[in-house]
Amino acid sequence: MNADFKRILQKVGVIQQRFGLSSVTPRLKACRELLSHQDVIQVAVFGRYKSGKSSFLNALADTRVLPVGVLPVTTVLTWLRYGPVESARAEFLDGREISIDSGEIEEYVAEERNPGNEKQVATVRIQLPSLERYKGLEFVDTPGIGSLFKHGTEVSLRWLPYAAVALVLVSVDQPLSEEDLGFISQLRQHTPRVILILAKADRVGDTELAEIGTFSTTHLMRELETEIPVLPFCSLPDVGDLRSAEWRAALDEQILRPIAANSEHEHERILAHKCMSLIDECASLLSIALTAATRSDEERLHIREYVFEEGQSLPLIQKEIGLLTHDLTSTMTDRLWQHLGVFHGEVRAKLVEDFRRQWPKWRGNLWNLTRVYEQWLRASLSRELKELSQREGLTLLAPLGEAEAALTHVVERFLARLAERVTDTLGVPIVPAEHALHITEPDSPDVDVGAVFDTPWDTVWFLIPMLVFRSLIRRHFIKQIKWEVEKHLARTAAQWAERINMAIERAAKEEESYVQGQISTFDIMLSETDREIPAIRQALDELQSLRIVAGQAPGG
Ligand SMILES: Nc1nc2c(ncn2[C@@H]2O[C@H](COP(=O)(O)OP(=O)(O)O)[C@@H](O)[C@H]2O)c(=O)[nH]1
Ligand SMILES: [Mg+2]
Repeated sequence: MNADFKRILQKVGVIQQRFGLSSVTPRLKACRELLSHQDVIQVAVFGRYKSGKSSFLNALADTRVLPVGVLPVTTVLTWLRYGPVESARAEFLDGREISIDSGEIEEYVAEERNPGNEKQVATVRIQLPSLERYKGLEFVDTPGIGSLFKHGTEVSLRWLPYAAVALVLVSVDQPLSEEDLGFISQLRQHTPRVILILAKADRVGDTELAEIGTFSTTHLMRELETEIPVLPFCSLPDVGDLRSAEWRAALDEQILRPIAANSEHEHERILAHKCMSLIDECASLLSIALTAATRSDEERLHIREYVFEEGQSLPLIQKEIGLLTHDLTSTMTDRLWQHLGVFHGEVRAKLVEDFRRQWPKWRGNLWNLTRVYEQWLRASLSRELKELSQREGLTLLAPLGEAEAALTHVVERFLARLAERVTDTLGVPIVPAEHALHITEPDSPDVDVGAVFDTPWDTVWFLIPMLVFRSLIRRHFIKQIKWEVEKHLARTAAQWAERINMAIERAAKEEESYVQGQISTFDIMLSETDREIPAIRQALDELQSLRIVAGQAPGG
């Protein structure tokens, strides 16, 4: 079957080139990628930071190679699969690859060791003999909700359509939240199978576990109107929970092993389906060309004028996209501030509490105290804001989802109008082009706390006797915390807004060029003359026979 798919894609590629069908490029590319990812089925593991993802994968692989309890680098995905010998590789954003020791993995995937991804790592790939029972599956440890669909170059949401399964981990001590639900509903658009894992199930007794299970199932059912399997799991062998083995067996038997055993079939099913729609799109475009080619030059001119007349032209849709982008981006800072500002009290209280603990240990004159305080404040604020960004990432990124939907809507409406006009004039029905806009999520901003004091007031008080003024200074420091928290929260909101707006603007450009490709493909099709008729007929025949080949695959 593989050779067949290869041949189909190669022949469609030739037809695409020959007739300038640039609008089918995304579909063709998706099929090619799918074909090259043939050998494995991907299982993505999602969940908040500290929900137990890395521990879970370590448990499945009976290993400790993934660092646990570390803040992950948001942009690095870690892949695990079976291999006859243990090995690990780091791939960098510039395409470089190096072999690494499995003990070194933390150096690449943990934020503490690779802050802000200064090492420019794209992914880490690990092969383990202990994953033999899941041969045919490739697991991916994601950096946690908020940065779920990660950034940048190679790896992005785009690989998700190849993930056969998404496992979402929710710790039993953190009930399923609105955000989790929102996330799961998003996921379902990309992967046919989503499973909820109640992680750290050892932390509750049977009764409570059953309650949490029912709560989650009903909630998911109500929100998503489909049944999502919910399975408990314990990843720590040393807690000695006797139920662990049972949970593990259930996950294996109900979910993982059936998919591993069927990986080839699953793949062919998806591939056949995608090839069929690719062929149909090409055939639809060539039918337009064929019909147009049978008309006289004069008629063709009229048809093109009608299809591309004012209102259906590129400048119009460009303007529409521009206005929409402006609407979406202009209020972003306010919107994010409204969300982040709520945490002002929480962050402040945490810092004040920590300050009260630290203060008695600080000694020296005012100048010294101020330096220690500054250092402490900078470190604490960075830590808290970073954690807040991680925790609230999903909500902060919600505007991206909205922008994606709005842009897609505008573009689809425009293309539908265009297609309608073609059908009007030529009587040829049109297969809609595959179109999925995925906005790439930005990384969390660096929360680098700059100058803590706006005025160097400590220099004025330099010689003041500490004995008298210590409590006064203490009070002043506490007041300062409040102000600094607010200032830096606002800054974080602004930084997020800037990044999100940039992502939206990039997506708008992408949409524009997509529309341009569609318009020019229609334009080429509507310009074909009768000299081309034999070639078009031949290509259509060929597509017809390729369709039969693809149709013989399991899902076709
Ligand atoms: N009791 C218990 N603790 C767990 C379990 N799985 C993970 N943990 C703890 O949860 C914390 C976060 O785990 P980690 O795997 O790093 O989470 P990640 O951030 O989602 O990758 C660690 O301290 C783990 O020891 C579990 O099944 N039971
Ligand atoms: Mg982890």
